[in-house]
Amino acid sequence: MPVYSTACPRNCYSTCSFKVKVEDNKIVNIDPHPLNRATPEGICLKGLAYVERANSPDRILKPLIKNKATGRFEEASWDATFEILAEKIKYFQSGFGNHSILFYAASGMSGLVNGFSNSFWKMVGGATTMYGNLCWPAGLEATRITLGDNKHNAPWDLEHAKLIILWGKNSAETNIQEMIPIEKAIEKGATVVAIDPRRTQTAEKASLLIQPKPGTDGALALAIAKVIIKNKQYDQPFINKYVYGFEQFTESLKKHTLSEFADITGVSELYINQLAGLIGSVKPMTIIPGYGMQRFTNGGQTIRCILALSVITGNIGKSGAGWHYANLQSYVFDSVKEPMSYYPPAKPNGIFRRSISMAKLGEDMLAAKDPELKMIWVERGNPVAQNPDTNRVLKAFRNLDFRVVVDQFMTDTAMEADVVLPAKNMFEQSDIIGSYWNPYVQLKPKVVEPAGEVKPETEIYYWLAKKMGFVEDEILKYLPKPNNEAIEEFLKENIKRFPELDYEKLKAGPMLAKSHEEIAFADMIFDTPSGKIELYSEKANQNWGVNPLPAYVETIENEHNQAKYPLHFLSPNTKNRIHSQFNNLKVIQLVGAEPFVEIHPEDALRRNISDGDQVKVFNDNGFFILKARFNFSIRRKCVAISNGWWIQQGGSTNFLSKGRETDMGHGTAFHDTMVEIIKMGVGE
Ligand SMILES: Nc1nc2c(c(=O)[nH]1)N[C@H]1C(S)=C(S)[C@@H](COP(=O)(O)OP(=O)(O)OC[C@H]3O[C@@H](n4cnc5c(=O)[nH]c(N)nc54)[C@H](O)[C@@H]3O)O[C@H]1N2
Ligand SMILES: Nc1nc2c(c(=O)[nH]1)N[C@H]1C(S)=C(S)[C@@H](COP(=O)(O)OP(=O)(O)OC[C@H]3O[C@@H](n4cnc5c(=O)[nH]c(N)nc54)[C@H](O)[C@@H]3O)O[C@H]1N2
Ligand SMILES: [Mo]
Repeated sequence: MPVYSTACPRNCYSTCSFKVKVEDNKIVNIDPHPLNRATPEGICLKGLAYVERANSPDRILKPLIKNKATGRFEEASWDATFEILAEKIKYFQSGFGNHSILFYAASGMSGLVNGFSNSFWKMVGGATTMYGNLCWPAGLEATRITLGDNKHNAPWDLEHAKLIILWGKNSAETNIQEMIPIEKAIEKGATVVAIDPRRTQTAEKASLLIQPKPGTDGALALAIAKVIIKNKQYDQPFINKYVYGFEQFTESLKKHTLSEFADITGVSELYINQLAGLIGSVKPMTIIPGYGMQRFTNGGQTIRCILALSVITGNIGKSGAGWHYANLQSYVFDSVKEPMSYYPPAKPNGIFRRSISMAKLGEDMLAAKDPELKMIWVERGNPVAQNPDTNRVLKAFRNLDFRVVVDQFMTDTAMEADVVLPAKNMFEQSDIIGSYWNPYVQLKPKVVEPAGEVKPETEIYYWLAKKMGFVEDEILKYLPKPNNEAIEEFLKENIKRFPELDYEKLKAGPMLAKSHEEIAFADMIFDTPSGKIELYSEKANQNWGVNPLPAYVETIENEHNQAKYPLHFLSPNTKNRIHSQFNNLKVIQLVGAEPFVEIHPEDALRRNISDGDQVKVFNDNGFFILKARFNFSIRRKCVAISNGWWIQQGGSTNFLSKGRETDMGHGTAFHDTMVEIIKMGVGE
């Protein structure tokens, strides 16, 4: 039975290497791959579920066209489907202009080959595209502004830390292999602190859990900094040499007293002092900030405030120390890809002349003028479930003349389509991927023939271009030939640009890029305007209009200004799904088939809600009806539903979230949302 090395291309920190066994063109087994030092064991249930996912009877295997009369999807031949797609694209192009078509792609599959989708839209003369991101850009920008780059120590170096602060990061669910070095560090005597309004599986490993009010972590960090500076526990020699703006930062901390900070954050002075005592004295310290915490309207500034703690204590550029936000050291192929969106958004490049905001998808789609949007092409994403403000996204979709969705399953977005095209999976086309956590470049080879009539996107675009009348020579300037050999040639050519990488060796397992630094910033070179770590940043102010110093800013929605909706709504990620993926599989449903909202019994009983009651979670944007589940350890006035549920499975968390951008990086402020809950049957 052939066994291949491959890597998981999901949008997940871990990006595990694994070995896949194939029999009769079927995926029959998945095993861990010991050559990846960061993911040598512990493939998650989702990874193991690929056996079901690849062979699922629910997979879309042929093009589907919605019958307008019945509303049902009917199978169609590729040829007839290409005919319709070519005709529609040409019709909208000539009648309304290329920019009446929106090309939307998101995070469903990572890899270099994705760049060809952008090439296709370039070849046909452009389209409206997306800018910003649903996920992490506020923190990326905050880190870049401060340190000059997004990189961190190798994941395994974490075992040398003596203090680990899991600040809004739920590694035990969202990055399970990170628990390996964390456990090793604990065995060696390290202290672990978790800071999260929920008591997560990660918090169970910590010796201290701090539960701030959501969106106030910036204030908590500043409070800690204030105590550290008062107690002279900062690293003066490090600051003198490497830090820009310490004096102004210190001065700015006078704005609030400790008791005011305690009030803002809901964390008592006792705990602020305890945290400051630890962070000020235990070295080396690593802070691991999560991405959830920066999905607020103050997210970028929050991340700058927290990062300031690593900076003033000199915990940068050393083993066991550091700031583990994102490690983009394996993203060496990025420059090869056709960029998906311009950044910042206001820089049209002649062909792609308009882009709209990820965070404001529904609003921007509806507002687009000259030309209005007529058609959307969605691939690798499920925006109806995953972008904020679902009601408006649905309205915007329904307002279009024509919708195409490329996916493996009938997601909520696919259900809205006129044409659904069957998408390949990770085993059906070769590609090369990086990771934003582990430092390896990985090859993901084609190991089976595509199921049914599935075609990878590159081939869909090739044949569509032919149908649109492009000649072969022209097409090949933008797209590879429609077979996997052409993809492999393309990958081999690109790999040659990096002499330390080798195609044959990549077939056997992951490889480190030459530029990889085991200890990030050990050279103390910071690519910032001052060449130092910038606490004070003109750039932050110029580019984003924020305070040049890390500062606490209230979220737009909070406990003080939302009398009608007094509960913070958290919609974090969860262990057995990647966002809206995997929850349609039987093996995943065995461990959780229906959505529930976690609520503190005190908040529940005040509303006459008992454990297990059917409740309605709502605000002015929308609602979600589901079961209440008591949680004695969630912070009061906070409720949580994991994101990723499909409307078809009962609802989407994003009926409740607003379409707002974060303060930096054009991220999405999902968590800046307040709600109320009532028991169903009593005045709902
Ligand atoms: N199993 C699994 N793994 C995943 C994913 C997945 O869907 N499933 N998704 C991947 C992707 S794309 C991402 S972006 C990452 C995200 O993974 P993480 O970085 O861990 O982020 P979240 O799960 O969004 O939030 C983490 C924690 O932040 C807490 N939190 C929310 N608001 C606040 C706040 O204001 N302050 C503090 N201190 N904490 C807060 C939440 O309660 C939650 O426990 O995970 C990746 N890994
Ligand atoms: N309320 C709330 N909403 C959130 C978040 C939150 O914290 N709260 N988190 C946000 C975050 S961090 C993220 S990253 C986003 C994720 O949102 P999305 O980027 O939309 O990701 P997924 O939900 O994983 O959906 C990806 C889709 O791609 C499909 N797919 C997989 N492989 C391929 C392929 O090769 N080709 C094609 N064409 N399709 C493929 C999958 O079947 C799936 O339907 O969600 C965001 N939404
Ligand atoms: Mo994400």
